[in-house]
Amino acid sequence: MAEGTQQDPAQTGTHSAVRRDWTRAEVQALFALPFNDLLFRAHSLHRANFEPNAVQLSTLLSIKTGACPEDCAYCPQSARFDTGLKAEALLPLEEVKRAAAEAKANGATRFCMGAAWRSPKDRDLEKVAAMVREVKALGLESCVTLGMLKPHQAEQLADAGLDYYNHNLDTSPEYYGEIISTRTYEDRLDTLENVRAAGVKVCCGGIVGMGESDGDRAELLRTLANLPQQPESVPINELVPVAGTPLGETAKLDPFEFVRTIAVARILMPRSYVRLSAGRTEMSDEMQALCFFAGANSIFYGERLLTTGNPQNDRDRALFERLGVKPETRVTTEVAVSCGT
Ligand code: SAM
Ligand code: DTB
Ligand code: SF4
Repeated sequence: MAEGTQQDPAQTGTHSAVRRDWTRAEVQALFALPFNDLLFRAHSLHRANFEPNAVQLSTLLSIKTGACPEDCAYCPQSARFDTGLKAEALLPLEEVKRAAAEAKANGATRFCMGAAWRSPKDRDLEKVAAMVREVKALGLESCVTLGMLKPHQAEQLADAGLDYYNHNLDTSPEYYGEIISTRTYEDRLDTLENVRAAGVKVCCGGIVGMGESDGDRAELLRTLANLPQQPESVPINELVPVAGTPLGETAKLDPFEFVRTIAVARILMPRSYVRLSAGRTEMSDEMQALCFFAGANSIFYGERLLTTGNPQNDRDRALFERLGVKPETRVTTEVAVSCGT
């Protein structure tokens, strides 16, 4: 830039209005930008909306493992695939409390509980509501992912003080049928609507590296960004290929394509937390650093995801130290995502 020239926010992309009318061509054009241009634009927006050196930490716990009736092709917990996973019934409350307290002691601000259900039964939901209350009592944000929810179930969780409900779109509407046949994209959108209507914040993202095309990644992000209200939290998972699942042998995605996905998510959803989610164990520190630069500002912290591994805490702490990144200490419950266009 010439000396003395003012940076025009419209050129640098630092204006932070939230748009929900993204077209297919616009999103594909972002993906097609030269890498440096894309990262510059995403990072500028990231800085305009967030503290650029802070990363929010969420810890996961599988509260009910395996034996799931659904056929999600990526998932080690489906009863249809032989992955050698040991199924476990819903955990006792005390065990959940202990894990949440440990997560807090390790520096997490959010505790996320996942259950391998197609949808919860009302009697199970009461037990999960009790878990949410205990997590809240520890001063942690709460998140659960339990499958499809009916309106009264979402309200029951809201009454228990639930902060976030995680329910992913997983992929583009076009590729979805290649991955799951036991529930529709529309079912997922209905659950998101029920969660919103109950006043619970939405955590919704997807998985990349499942053999989808560039266009599918663009359409996943476009669908997320054009929802009636953008999700407050957007997990971007890289497929963890698990032997025995139909996607167990899937070839790895080009790491730069993964970073591009994070960058485009940041541009499309400038005020949402973008979580660098599953797949970090296999990522280099350099790749994770690029993801943070591109706009990722949340991770799953703790040595397990649900059933697969995650980086050891000391590896993450060392990475943060080397990058001058600080874990976010503030509980972010009050962050509002504007839905104006
Ligand atoms: N059963 C509930 C459901 O599917 O809505 C909640 C738990 S499910 C395991 C939560 C999410 O984990 C899925 O939507 C998917 O995005 C992610 N996931 C599952 N297996 C994965 C894998 N092998 N690699 C990456 N992400 C995965
Ligand atoms: C999300 O988007 N990723 C997390 C969380 N939400 C529930 C789950 C990742 C699961 C990875 C495979 C496993 O550990 O079972
Ligand atoms: Fe079941 Fe959820 Fe796994 Fe699908 S992703 S098989 S619904 S646990």
